[in-house]
Amino acid sequence: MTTGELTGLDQLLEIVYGAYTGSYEIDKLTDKYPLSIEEGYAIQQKLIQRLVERGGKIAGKKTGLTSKAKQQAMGVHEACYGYLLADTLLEEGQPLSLGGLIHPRAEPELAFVLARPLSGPGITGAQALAATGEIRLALEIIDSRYRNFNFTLPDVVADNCSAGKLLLSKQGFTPARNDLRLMGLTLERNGELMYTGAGAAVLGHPANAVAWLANKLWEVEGRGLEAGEIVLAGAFTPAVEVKPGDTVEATFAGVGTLRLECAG
Ligand code: OOG
Ligand code: MG
Repeated sequence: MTTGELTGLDQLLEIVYGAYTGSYEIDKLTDKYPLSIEEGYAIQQKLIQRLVERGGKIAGKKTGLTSKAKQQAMGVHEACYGYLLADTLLEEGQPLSLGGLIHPRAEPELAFVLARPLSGPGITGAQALAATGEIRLALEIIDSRYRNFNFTLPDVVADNCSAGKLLLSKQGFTPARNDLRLMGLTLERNGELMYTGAGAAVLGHPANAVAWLANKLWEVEGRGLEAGEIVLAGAFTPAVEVKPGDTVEATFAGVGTLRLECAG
């Protein structure tokens, strides 16, 4: 990579960092600068490094766009990953303050907590499941820094895959207890059914998203996932917009309901 290109990526980092930390909308980067997926990840890595330098702690990683429903909704044809920061995690029962979010949307997911390290290449879903200690129910609150959630894959990668906040269930369940592929799901907002889904929507089985991440992380960063990391496997359904006063409930068949209350 030439010095000229590096300067270019650093300028784009400044644009994304400003919007990410200042919670304001920007036009997608690729409107003006052609970017590859690799360059998107290079910007993301610099963004995360900055967030860590200012005190951020990494709690795990997220995958995104792992379902056809989400890919079609966002006009993208491949999955992506990003980083989960500890100060974005919410505990069950803790209301979500929407202040500081641009245009938040909630989506139902499973979060895998790794009991053992998992390093690509060539990791399968079965291996990912075997490395998992427990699974928590999750509602991810995504918040793209791009105007109208309008982006291409390199843009969304640079923006840490639209990471916003993450609500996790207190209780976890063990992977063996359920067939995650056939786990049905309903997503309700203020008592109205918005979407239905099943685990198979996520790359055929949610554990495949964890395997995809292990392999992609190896390819992009040359490293593996660590024991104790939370890995968010990606939404079963499209996301729903949330406003102050809204309640979102995700019910996962055989496991339970996770409820998100949105404060002002
Ligand atoms: C990108 C993030 C997608 C998921 O679970 O599919 C994502 C977006 O839709 O803005 O987190
Ligand atoms: Mg998500």
